[in-house]
Amino acid sequence: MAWRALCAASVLFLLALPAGASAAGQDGRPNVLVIMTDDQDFRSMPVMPQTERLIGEAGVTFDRSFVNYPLCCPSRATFLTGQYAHNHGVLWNNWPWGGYRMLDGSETLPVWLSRAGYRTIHIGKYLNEYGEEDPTEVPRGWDDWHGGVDPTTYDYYGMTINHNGKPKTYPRKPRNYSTNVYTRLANRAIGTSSRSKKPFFINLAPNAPHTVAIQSGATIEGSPALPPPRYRDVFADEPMPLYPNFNEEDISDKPTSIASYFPTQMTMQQQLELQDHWRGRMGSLLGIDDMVKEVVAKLRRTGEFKNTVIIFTSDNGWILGEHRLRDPVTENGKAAGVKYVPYEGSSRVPLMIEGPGFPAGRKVEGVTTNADLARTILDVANARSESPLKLDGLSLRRAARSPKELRDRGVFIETAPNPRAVPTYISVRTKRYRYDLQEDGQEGLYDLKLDPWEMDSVHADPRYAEIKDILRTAAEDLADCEGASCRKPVPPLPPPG
Ligand SMILES: [Ca+2]
Ligand SMILES: [Ca+2]
Repeated sequence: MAWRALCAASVLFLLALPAGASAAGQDGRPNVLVIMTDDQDFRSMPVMPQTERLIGEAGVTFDRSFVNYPLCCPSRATFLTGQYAHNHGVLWNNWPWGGYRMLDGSETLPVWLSRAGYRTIHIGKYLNEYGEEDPTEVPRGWDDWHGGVDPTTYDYYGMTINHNGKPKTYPRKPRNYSTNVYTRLANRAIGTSSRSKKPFFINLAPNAPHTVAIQSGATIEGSPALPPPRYRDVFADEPMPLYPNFNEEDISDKPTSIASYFPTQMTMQQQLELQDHWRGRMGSLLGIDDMVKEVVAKLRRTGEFKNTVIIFTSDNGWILGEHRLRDPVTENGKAAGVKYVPYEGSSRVPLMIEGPGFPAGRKVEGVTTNADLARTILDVANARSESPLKLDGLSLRRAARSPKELRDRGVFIETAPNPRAVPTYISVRTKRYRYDLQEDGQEGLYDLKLDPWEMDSVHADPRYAEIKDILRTAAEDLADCEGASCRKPVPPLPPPG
């Protein structure tokens, strides 16, 4: 049935090509456009109805999508390598724990796609600390480079962008709001690429809805995100939705580090500060929603839309007061973070893929990871053989057509020692459960079917003892997995006793 639907879709695609339009990649391979927002939590998608319609409803929604390391730089390094962080070695945002210089740029997704004959274009944020040593540097693999120079990447106005070796600082004017600039660059790149014989890969990485962090090595979050001028007031008086786990009253089920950082519930003042963040974030996402609409329109005008795979996702989530977690700052000055932690608001991200091979209207409930993206894109480009690395993820194009491939899957979430001295942990996430093991041996186990808000860890509940043992072994196995061993199914779990 799915096979027949797919064939019908391809016939439609052939008929629908405008006469004389250059089907991108005259060799027939699809273009790939990745739109990766910064710090967008999965619960924010309802403010982006155009994106939901144009990519989600027109394609596949991967409902349980997680990032391997919920922090910008390790997450983006996973996107570029298809590897979990313990394999690519970028373990924090900044040198010497991680950062741009920590990634071996010689074997990455753009390098492989370039070898396969793709035209590769980057627009926006790359890896943290990019450009701080040499703002004219163009990383390997990119034919057309428009990289945000750190630390200005986190500015909504006045950012510096390196255009193929020539840094330009944008005057602080309404039309130069960062998402507007990135939209213009993306539309120009689509226009130029459509005149090329090669298929294209565009990595479009706006800074929204990230905070305005003026210092890339900052240990605390910055001020609230800025909406585009046209949407400045949309959320100005809107109250922030309070999730059931907001300001969690009883955190005795959580690791003691959380109670040591946040011994009391938030004050009203602290809640209002979070609300300012929420308003800025939602307003900035309205700008992203327009960006999606505009690049889709440009793809249509150039005749490229039908042969382009569009991936919409984020590099990590952002906690807005769930479980009392927030930034800044803790009593001891070591923020526990709004990301980095394993909770859903941090590790779970939106993921939608539209285009050839991704059946419209499908919702996939099995778990996926950002380590899947590189392998998926290579699969779409028919370029698997171009990567000498062992890829840890699987192809979501296959999973979209046969979701059973994800049935017994556990994806891995991990962290590493860092300058904030937040406890490290490993986690495994299955469709129903997440098991967390912190470096000091403290555990968490959430039955997300019964407890979707992670209110009550059941790690000490004897009814879950067998499930916990299986998941603990799975997490420990994943901690040093590579390639195929990262895709090993989790053994069948018994029902809670
Ligand atoms: Ca991020
Ligand atoms: Ca609780």
